[in-house]
Amino acid sequence: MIFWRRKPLDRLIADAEKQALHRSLGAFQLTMLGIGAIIGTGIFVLIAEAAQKAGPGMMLSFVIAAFVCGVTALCFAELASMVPVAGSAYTYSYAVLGEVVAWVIGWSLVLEYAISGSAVAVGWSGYTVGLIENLAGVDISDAWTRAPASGGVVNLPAMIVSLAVTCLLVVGTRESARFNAMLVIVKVVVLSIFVALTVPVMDMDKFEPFAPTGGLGIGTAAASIFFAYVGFDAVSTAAEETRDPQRNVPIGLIGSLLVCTLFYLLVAAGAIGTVGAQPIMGSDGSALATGSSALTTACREGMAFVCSSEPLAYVLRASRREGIGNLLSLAAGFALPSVVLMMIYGQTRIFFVMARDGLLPQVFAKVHPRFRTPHVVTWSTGVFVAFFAGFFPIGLLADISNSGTLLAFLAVALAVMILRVREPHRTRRFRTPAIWVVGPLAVFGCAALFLLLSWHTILLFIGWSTIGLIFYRCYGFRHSRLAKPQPISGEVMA
Ligand code: ALA
Repeated sequence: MIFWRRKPLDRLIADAEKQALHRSLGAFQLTMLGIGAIIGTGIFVLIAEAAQKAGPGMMLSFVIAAFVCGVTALCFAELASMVPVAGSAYTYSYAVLGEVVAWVIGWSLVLEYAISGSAVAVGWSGYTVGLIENLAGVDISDAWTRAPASGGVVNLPAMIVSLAVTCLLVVGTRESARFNAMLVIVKVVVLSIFVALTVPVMDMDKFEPFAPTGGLGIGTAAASIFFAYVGFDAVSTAAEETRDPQRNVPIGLIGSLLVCTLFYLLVAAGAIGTVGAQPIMGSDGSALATGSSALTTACREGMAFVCSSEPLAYVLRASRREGIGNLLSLAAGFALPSVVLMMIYGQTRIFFVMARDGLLPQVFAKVHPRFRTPHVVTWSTGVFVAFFAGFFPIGLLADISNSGTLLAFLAVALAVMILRVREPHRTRRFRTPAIWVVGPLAVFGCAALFLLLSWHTILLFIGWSTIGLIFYRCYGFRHSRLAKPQPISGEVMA
């Protein structure tokens, strides 16, 4: 069964041990790392889409998505503490589920990283354009700031920020830990200010009706708002650099998810209680689909929370706090490009590992002679990210990204359970607690959220996977390093 050839786990672990990292992170640093990676476009922008899908009931959607992420995170942490090497879900799948599954997962991770980079770039564009319009008192044409499905021609600012970030990555600019920590503080401070200004003056009548689109609306909003939690895997993958991982990794994971969930719920409550978050209904009494031309047209007739591309700033401006609204936009303008950078960076490293495994052309593993960065793969990724940022609406991008992420997470949860059976005595620096409860919950939760995505997202996902499998059959299957005789002490992974 050549399709199921696996990369030996021992070889992966031996490689990882060779590059053992200094164990310096404690529970607090891990929690901060997680919060920094998690907070982004989801809460700053997609909250409006969630409101269009579920109304005030989106608060439950946030809780459901957080629960699925929590159980998946615990599975992730076990594998990350065993196999702490680049490539995350792709690498684990290669060792446990075989090459063809690994390929599908690696291909899906393009959606998790590259497409979410596009989504965050679109989110940045919304806040930045809104800020410029507000400060300069001008009205920038939608034609150049929105995707065709959102009533424009092309989202130029989103393309520009994607390409600018790509340039930075090619010349090798890395965010320093201090810069990252500063951005975490900026995000937490602006969200805290938002909560402090809105929660105390909430009008409880605005929470009625709480679930205008019913349980299904809450479920579909959970599948979309899942995006707001993506990034917690950064904590799992830092397991190797953590002191006492058995204690600190779960604290970091669950801690950062809890802190973010609390923030998200407070921010959502503040927004709902201040301006209301009822969906715009069509003539048939159901909520208009997000990203549809009907919703774009309805939004042109009158601004509402669910229509805004900078919803948190909208809430503040609508409650006569223009200055603070602008400050929030400015903070989003600073913080979001770093999320785009993380996403493009993550994508290039996965492509890089796949190229080294022979599943992608070697040109992807080429390193720039002067900058010492993988420039071919970085530019290819950057152009891909910019294209999707320019021509697709944020809701669709986030949903497509979620489809790939959910599949990868599901594979990770399966891999943990399979390894527990196949290799029960292998050393695990972190063991998922109650694996036979947590594992199935993670698989079921990821599958349920995947199925709650819109049918066109699922179709796009199937199309993307089919293209991937054809490419694998024509290229990766033949060029895989596992298809060639293995060097005695040669490393599959350096
Ligand atoms: N969770 C990240 C965000 O919301 C991806 O931007």
